Amino acid sequence: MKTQLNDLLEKPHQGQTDYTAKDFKPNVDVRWCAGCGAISVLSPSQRLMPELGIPKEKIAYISGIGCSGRFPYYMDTYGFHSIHGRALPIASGLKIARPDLSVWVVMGDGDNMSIGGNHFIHTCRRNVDLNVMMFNNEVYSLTKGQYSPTSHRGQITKSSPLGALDDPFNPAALALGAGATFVARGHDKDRTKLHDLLKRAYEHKGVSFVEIYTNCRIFNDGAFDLYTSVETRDNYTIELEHGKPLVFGKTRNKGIILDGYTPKVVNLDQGEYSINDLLIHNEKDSTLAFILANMTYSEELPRPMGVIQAVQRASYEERVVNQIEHEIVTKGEGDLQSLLTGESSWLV
Ligand SMILES: Cc1ncc(C[n+]2csc(CCOP(=O)(O)OP(=O)(O)O)c2C)c(N)n1
Ligand code: SF4
Repeated sequence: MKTQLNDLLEKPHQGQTDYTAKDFKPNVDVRWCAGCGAISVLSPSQRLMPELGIPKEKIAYISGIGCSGRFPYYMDTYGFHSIHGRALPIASGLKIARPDLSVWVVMGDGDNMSIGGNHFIHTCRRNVDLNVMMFNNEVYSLTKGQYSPTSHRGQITKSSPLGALDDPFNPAALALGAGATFVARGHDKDRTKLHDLLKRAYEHKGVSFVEIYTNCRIFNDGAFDLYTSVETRDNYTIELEHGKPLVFGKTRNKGIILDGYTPKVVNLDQGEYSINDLLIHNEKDSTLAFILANMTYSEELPRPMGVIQAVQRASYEERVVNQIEHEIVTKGEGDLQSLLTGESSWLV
């Protein structure tokens, strides 16, 4: 009798590309808690896949461990739920072996910034063409509410009952510092913007890092309400648009100017400043990207959302392929057996 795997291998999707979002919804129950922010990332992802116009067998979702790690079960594509903190090396290996695949990586903030932190910085540095989604809920959820590297100072959790003592990583600034070419931020309460961000991530050649604020209802409920709820978000966040002035506020009456390298909020309805005085967003400007990313934890400044940086650099797998091709052209195909036995070998 044939195994399921053999069936699958014998019946690939044969290059089919005319899918709908429904084709990416598997017939399984979503086991996340009702109202978990991670659920909000599913429909933008399932809507995006048919738009890419690529066959299903060319799409892979790789996750680490955590509540977020269940994501590949809920996307009817290929992929796997890997091990804690190791989704990026596994996804990098896959992309290098199969550069034709669209590889998506899903990790929690604990998974990616703590046990996987070293892999994260080197994946950014190498610019592997991966689409990395980090579900940031500022807590370890699967292990029941311990504080994580993105928990804020003073945060009361199961492992910090007196308040966390350390300052959090700023994931966007960390990614920029490590050399990521595409860095963006979105949140679970705006699925349309999330869809657009994921599309931009896909279109970007090289590593794309999208930090997604996802509310954990059980262990850190409301952590991002100020930045994500319809009532407050206009005043506490700023939507970045390439080539457009940095304007925000419920009535779009506030903006950002640069005082030297320091961003400052100005009022546009008091006559002193107009929209023409405001800082213009430029995704290609890495110095500006750092300034924007560093606005994240400021109490006076709005929190940037959208694409912070999108610059181009050759991707790692491209360099690998080029290097191998170059060696074959200059030295010939090579022979594995003679490489293994070397110039001098002996029998024992
Ligand atoms: C090597 C290893 N160490 C520790 C664990 C225990 N563990 C499972 S999930 C997790 C953290 C999950 O937090 P996060 O990555 O933020 O994901 P979330 O559950 O919040 O989505 C830890 C420490 C493990 N599974 N494997
Ligand atoms: S514990 Fe939190 S992160 Fe995990 S499924 Fe429930 S709401 Fe989501």
